[in-house]
Amino acid sequence: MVEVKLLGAWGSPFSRRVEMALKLKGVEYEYLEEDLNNKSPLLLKYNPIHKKVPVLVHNGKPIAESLIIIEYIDEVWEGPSILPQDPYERAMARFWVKFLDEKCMPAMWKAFWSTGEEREKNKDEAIEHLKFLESEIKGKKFFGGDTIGLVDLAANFIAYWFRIISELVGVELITDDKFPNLSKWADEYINSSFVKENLPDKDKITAFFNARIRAPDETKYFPKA
Ligand SMILES: N[C@@H](CCC(=O)N[C@@H](CS)C(=O)NCC(=O)O)C(=O)O
Repeated sequence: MVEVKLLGAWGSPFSRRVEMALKLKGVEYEYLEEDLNNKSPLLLKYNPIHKKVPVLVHNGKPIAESLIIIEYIDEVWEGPSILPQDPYERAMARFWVKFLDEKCMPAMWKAFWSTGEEREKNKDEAIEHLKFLESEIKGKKFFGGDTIGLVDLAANFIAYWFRIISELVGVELITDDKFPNLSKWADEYINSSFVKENLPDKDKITAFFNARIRAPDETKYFPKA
C-alpha cells in the first residue's frame, strides 16, 4: 500500500505549501505535527542536514525542502499540474520561486525585524525586489495563470504571513497604492476557497508573532499545535 506522510508544523508557510500541493492533487497522506522546540527522532532521521519541516515521506523515502517536494508531488501524482507544461514556462516558474525564497523573503523579514536606519535600508531592498513581482503578476489572476501553481504556493508567505507581521510591526511594504497588482493577487489568493481552507488560523499566527515581538529570543518556532 502506498504510504505518504508529511512531517510539518501548523504555522509554517513551507509546510503549508506542501499540504496545499498534496491537496491540489488529491493525495491522501498522514500528517505528523512536529515540535520544532523539541525535534522528533523521525525529523532528525529524515532531514539530518537541515533538521527542518516539511519532510515528505513516500513509501519510507524522505524528501526535504518544500519546493523540491512540490516538484516531486507534481511528477508522481496525476491531477492538476502545479508546474507549467511548457519547458520555458517551467524554467520561469523555478526562477521565480528561487527569487522568492532567496531574495524577497530574507529582505522582507529583515525589514520587519530591524529598526531605525537599518530598517529603512532593508525596506528599500525589499521594495526593489517586490517591484519585479509586481510586474510579473500584472494582468494575471495567479502567477500560474488562471489557476494556482508553484509560484502562488511559494508566494503564500507574502499573501498571508507577512501581511499579518507587517501590520503587527508597523512596516508597510505591499500597499494597494504602491503594489496594486500584488495586493490584488494576495487578496485573490487568500480568498480563494481552496487556499482559505488550508491557511493556519489568523489569531494563532497573530499571537505567535506578538509573542515574538515581546520576546524574540524565546519565540523562535511555532509551538506544537
Ligand atoms: N527551505 C526550507 C525552509 C524550511 C523551514 O525553514 N522550516 C522551518 C519552519 S517554518 C523549520 O523547520 N525550522 C526549524 C529550524 O530552523 O531548526 C523549505 O523550503 O522547506
